[in-house]
Amino acid sequence: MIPLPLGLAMIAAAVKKAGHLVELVDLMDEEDDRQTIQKAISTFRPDVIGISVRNIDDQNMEKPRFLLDKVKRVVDDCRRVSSVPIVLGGAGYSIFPESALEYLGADMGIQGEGEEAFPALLDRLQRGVALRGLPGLYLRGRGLQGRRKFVKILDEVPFPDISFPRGPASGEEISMPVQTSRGCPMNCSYCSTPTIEGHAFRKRSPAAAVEEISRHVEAGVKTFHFVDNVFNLSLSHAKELCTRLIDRNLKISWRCILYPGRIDDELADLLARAGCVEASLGFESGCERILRAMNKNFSLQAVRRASAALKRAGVWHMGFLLFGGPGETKESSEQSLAFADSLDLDALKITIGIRIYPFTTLEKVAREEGVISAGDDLLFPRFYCAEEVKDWLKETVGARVADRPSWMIEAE
Ligand code: B12
Repeated sequence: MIPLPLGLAMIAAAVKKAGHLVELVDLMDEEDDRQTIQKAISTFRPDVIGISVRNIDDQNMEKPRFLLDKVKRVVDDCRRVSSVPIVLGGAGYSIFPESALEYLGADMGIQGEGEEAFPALLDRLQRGVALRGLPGLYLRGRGLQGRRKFVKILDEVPFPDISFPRGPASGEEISMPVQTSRGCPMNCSYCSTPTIEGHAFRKRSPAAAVEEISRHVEAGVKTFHFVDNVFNLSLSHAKELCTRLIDRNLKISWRCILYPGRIDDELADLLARAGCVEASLGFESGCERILRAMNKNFSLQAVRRASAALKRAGVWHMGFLLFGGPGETKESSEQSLAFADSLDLDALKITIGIRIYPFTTLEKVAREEGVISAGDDLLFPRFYCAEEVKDWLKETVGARVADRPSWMIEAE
């Protein structure tokens, strides 16, 4: 799936609002990055270059792909033709603000949301004043300059630059990303989202989100992807959003990621009527003990109810299992497979081995158990997979998937 650069489009809108000129370059769809970069820089002559780093790797334990070497080449290509400051940002970057900056050789980076921080940085650079104290700013070799701040009122963030993202030149149908909330108060043992977006849950007003969508619809977009970590962290917010979409009758279809603990029949029905054609249901395990070890706040019964409600409403939904975390045994794995089998899922995606992210409980456990060494900053992907099931999982899960056409192993 091609994720359009929503973050960059939001930064662009904020930078424009602050009175600067901005030129956006999407390297996802480019064959010759160097030429594209050279052309963009020589025509636009920027004072600052910002680069959005979405992915560090593909989280695949079996054959991990480290993705920063291409970004390093992009940084080098910018350097070759320009001496202005190069600033990094983006979800992947935000998990590793110091080590990614060091590895990529850019000048500075902003951890987390950039709509306030990036224009504030531009302002100081323009005035030639010291950068010390700037919230969320990292300077290469000099660390964090000021405590991170989070946007409190999301409706004050301008809509993304609507002319961008545009999607692949091939014209193939893509899903337009839309964000309706930020932050996650949960503490799932392995998850990097609080590091990226913070713990404080903040919502856009459903009216504003629907207005943004309707502008895309006017421009011809019909398919959307809600990119909130979970669409229904606030059940009432999710319901209001769906109701407004139904009232506007925009004739769109969309995908979202659902939290299994907060799905009732009414939400399932609203999702279907509002155009939700695909939902990801990330329950991750079918064993209560493992759910608790992952610090999940829902029960297997809730997952069962959620899947049944989605089925009844006709929302195609895919379950997720994440195998190999601390405490995983053959027995818990078998329970998970049997549980998945017993649900009304339309598809199941299985991941074996968990990518270890900084500042997580999983990192702590992995360090205590000596899975990762003291000096390892985790930028190069490291995985946790309980010894007891390491080899067994691949075989057992592989055999199970072979019999079930709607099941797949991640990144196979
Ligand atoms: C939704 C989502 C998806 C959707 C995308 C749907 C779509 N149409 O876009 C789907 C399910 C398809 C997906 C797929 C994958 N994803 Co994903 N995804 C996310 C998620 C939850 C949100 C991303 C998002 O759109 N956020 C909203 C936008 C507005 O935020 P943003 O881009 O981060 O931008 C903000 C800031 O970062 C910053 N910023 C951004 N750019 C810049 C630039 C500058 C200069 C500055 C200053 C600031 C700045 O300001 C922006 C506005 O506030 C994140 C987790 C998270 N919470 O971020 C994972 C995440 C990005 N995904 C991740 C991964 C690994 C993947 C996959 C590789 C998984 C896989 N094995 O297939 C694929 C890769 C797809 C691809 N080709 O790139 C990882 C990346 C970490 C890593 N290890 O690399 C994340 C962080 C989740 C995690 N595990 O921690 N993903």
